[in-house]
Amino acid sequence: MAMEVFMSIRTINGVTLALLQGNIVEVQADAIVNAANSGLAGGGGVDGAIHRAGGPTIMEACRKIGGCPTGSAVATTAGQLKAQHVFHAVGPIYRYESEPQRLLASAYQACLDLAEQYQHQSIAFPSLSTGAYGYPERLAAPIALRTVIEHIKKPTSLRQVTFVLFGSKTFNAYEQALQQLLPAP
Ligand code: AR6
Repeated sequence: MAMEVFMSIRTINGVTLALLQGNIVEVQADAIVNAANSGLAGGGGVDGAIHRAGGPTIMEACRKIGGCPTGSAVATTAGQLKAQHVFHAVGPIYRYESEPQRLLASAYQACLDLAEQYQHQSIAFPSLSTGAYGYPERLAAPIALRTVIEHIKKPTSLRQVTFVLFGSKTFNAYEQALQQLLPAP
């Protein structure tokens, strides 16, 4: 039986922006983004899945780095994952921050900047902050997408940016936001 794949695609300035429903550890990209905490201490959700699938070298690298401020990101090895790096991005805890929008955009931007630094051609993002950190998906999705779209309108090493969204509810929130930002022809 063929597996159903839920996907939405746009092309901006020659760069493919894709929304995919799935598990981020199963995706191949030059950089896979982790939804980390500021202690880089590991946890559940995306973080748990990435450390489980990638193996212990990722946590060893995180311990050496020691931490990462909210709204920023750091790069480590991707261990056994099909990627060159994991970018550990720290999104805002929605209820604790007075400027969650700015910090969420900044966490995505920090990953895009790392991708340029390493001249990566592809990057896979989860939906930062919308799980344990409680950011409402319908508010987070347009911020995430707008940050990426504005970035890839400018000269970039990236050829493909994929949002890997866990479950149909998250996928639908991003698809709706994308439809509003860039209506499908
Ligand atoms: N692939 C893609 N998306 C996933 C996966 C997966 N394997 N697993 C969960 N999601 P969260 P946050 C979705 O909680 O809100 C951790 O404990 C999930 O359904 O992973 O930024 C860290 O250590 C949701 O839509 O990240 C931090 O302490 C989205 O990914 C804290 O949670 C983000 O959920 C970070 O919280």
